[in-house]
Amino acid sequence: MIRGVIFDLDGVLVSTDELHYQAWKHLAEELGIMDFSRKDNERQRGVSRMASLEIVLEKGAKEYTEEEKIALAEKKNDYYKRSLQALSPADVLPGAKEALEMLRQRGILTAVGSASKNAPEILERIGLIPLLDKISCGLDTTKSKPDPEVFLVAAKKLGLSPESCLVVEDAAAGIQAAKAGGMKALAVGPLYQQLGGDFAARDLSAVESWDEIL
Ligand code: B16
Ligand code: MG
Repeated sequence: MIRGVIFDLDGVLVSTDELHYQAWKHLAEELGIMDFSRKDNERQRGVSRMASLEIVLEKGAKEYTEEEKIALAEKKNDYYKRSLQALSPADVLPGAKEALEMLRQRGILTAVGSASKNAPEILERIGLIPLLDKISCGLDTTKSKPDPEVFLVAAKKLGLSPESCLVVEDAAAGIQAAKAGGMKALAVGPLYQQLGGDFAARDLSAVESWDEIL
């Protein structure tokens, strides 16, 4: 029986992928990498900031020291944070708020499990903090999905065993992380049919039977 649901953030509750893409593209062009594309950006979904930077840098020829890489990642984060200022509750993805409300009504705990260090600020801006019991994010973890760490931290914060938690994810690495952590997974988003989730739906408004999943 499911007693807690852990939601990935980007691509599940809100779509910040375009903002990430624009910020990385801005940085790439400053580095002389003019062909950083949306296709490259797809590989950055659910991946940590430093791992995302490597996906940008592999398109150029220059080598950077670890210190320089940290400065580049900070620069991208500044561009990204500037764009976050425009986020509002209107940016919550279809069905997300309703799903959180329904789970709370049923007495099921809710958490976010996100690679993003900006998760608390994003949740504040889109108005979902009151509907979440706990947040586990890039600030709590050292390992990236597909490592299950971010979801195990979420389950621990909820006081639940991994087996009693369901993860909702839009990225292959996230589904793998859920499974590696011993949790069931609901796949959503554009790739929902090919992510290997135990359950799948186009988005949170299209889940056929919560009764069956829970
Ligand atoms: P930040 P999620 C992920 O969020 C994004 O999908 C990914 O593109 C980003 O690199 C990562 O967060 C880290 O974000 O730079 O804000 O710490 O899908 O795990 O909610
Ligand atoms: Mg995601």
